[in-house]
Amino acid sequence: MGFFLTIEGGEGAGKTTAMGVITAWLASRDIAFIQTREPGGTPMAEAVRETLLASYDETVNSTTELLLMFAARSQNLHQNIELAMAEGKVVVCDRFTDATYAYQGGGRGVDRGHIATLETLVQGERRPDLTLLLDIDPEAGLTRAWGRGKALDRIEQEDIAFFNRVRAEYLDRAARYPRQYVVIDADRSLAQVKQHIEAVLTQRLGAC
Ligand code: T5A
Repeated sequence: MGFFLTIEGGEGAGKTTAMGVITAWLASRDIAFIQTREPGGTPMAEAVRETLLASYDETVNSTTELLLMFAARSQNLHQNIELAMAEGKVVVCDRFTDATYAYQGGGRGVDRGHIATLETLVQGERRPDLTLLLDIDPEAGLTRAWGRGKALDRIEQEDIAFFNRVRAEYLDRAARYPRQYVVIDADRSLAQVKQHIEAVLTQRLGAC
């Protein structure tokens, strides 16, 4: 039936690093998987990602941003995720709809009911089987992200209050959906974070 695992968290929480830990764990056990990311994951969805993260000389309307997130998601879902799930693979996705609730809902204040409507339209019944939420204080995460020396994208340029709302929304969802979410304290050493992620994988996928 496949297994849908998503990685969530604020900026610089260590999602890319966690993806490496997860895919190495799966490969070492010969478990078939695909890895993907959102927004993105297919050529067309990656083009939407570029559009979303670029900066403009105009205000980006929050509904425009919301619709583009789901446009990219629809493409990735139908081109990658559903096919891999049908083949019985593990799908590891760097961000999914929980990011929309956190960033567009929590961060921008978009009506959660509108997000839920689009979620059903685009995904039907599909929801993550497991979400690893890498939780870190936004200031610490942003310091890490800045440390990579890359230019900040449009969303990374938001103020700290925005990222505090994003974090609060993630933690609220984790509390409301305890069967989906595992919260990982990401403000620890890489070795400790890796150990926690591997323990969760052993518990949830060890029988694969
Ligand atoms: N978005 C996305 C929405 O608004 N709505 C949506 O629906 C979706 C899907 C792009 C943006 O899109 C938004 C959210 C985002 O703003 P992204 O590229 O996935 O999404 O998000 P970013 O947060 O920008 O990803 P980053 O690459 O910046 O952060 P990561 O992947 O969380 O962090 P990572 O692994 O690159 O680590 C950052 C640095 O910290 C170090 C790493 O080596 C790296 O240098 N690090 C640690 N250092 C010390 N201790 C640890 N435990 C460490 N873990 C990592």
